[in-house]
Amino acid sequence: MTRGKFITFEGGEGAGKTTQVARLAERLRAGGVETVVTREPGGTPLGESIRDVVLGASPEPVTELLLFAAARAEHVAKVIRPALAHGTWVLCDRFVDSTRVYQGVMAGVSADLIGAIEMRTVAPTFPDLTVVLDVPAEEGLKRTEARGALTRFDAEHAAYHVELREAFRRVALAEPERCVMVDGSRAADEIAADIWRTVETRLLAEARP
Ligand code: T5A
Repeated sequence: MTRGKFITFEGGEGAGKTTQVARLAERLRAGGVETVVTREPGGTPLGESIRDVVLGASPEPVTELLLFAAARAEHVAKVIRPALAHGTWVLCDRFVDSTRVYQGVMAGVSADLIGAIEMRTVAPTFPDLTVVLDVPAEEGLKRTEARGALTRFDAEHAAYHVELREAFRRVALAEPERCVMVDGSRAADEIAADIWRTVETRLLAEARP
């Protein structure tokens, strides 16, 4: 059985990740590719419970890191790895780069600690492709405000969101073999077409017999 492909979507608040995950899943399924859509924090019953806790409280940065990591360990072991082994493609709304950016860059937890935890909870199941949606901070915030139900991360001050965007841009530039940065400020259809081209070139061509 050929292993499925693992694609993650990253970016700041309101970057359009959830919208683009749904678009790509629809297109892959229409082409006969079995596809699972999932998200972090979440993805398992325990992960969803942790999501409620971690988004509802304001824990210490290291507590937050460990909660996200606990949810991810369950998610990788019980959902992502089995699906990939079965040949199913997995599309995940946020993954390790969110931890590296939010808990690492923004909250100051050491990259060494984050890396050590990744080795225990994720390795060797890193994404084949990561789509980083790049949107000006004010545009992302406008979208989340229009949608309502702000999380405590959405509600951070404007400078926080500007720094967040820069941190995700650095992630994309640092690992060009895995990451592609996509201009998320355009119409959803245009963004979806761009992402589809990348998936075709980088993953589907290789997966064809
Ligand atoms: N977190 C997460 C960590 O700190 N560490 C971690 O390790 C992990 C995994 C998750 C929070 O947890 C933090 C980061 C997050 O703050 P969440 O509620 O899942 O919280 O937040 P987000 O993932 O940011 O989800 P959002 O819903 O805020 O943003 P999305 O998914 O990027 O955007 P989407 O697609 O829902 O779109 C938002 C709105 O914009 C519209 C949509 O219709 C929607 O109304 N929209 C567009 N409008 C115009 N043009 C486009 N191209 C549009 N695309 C979407």
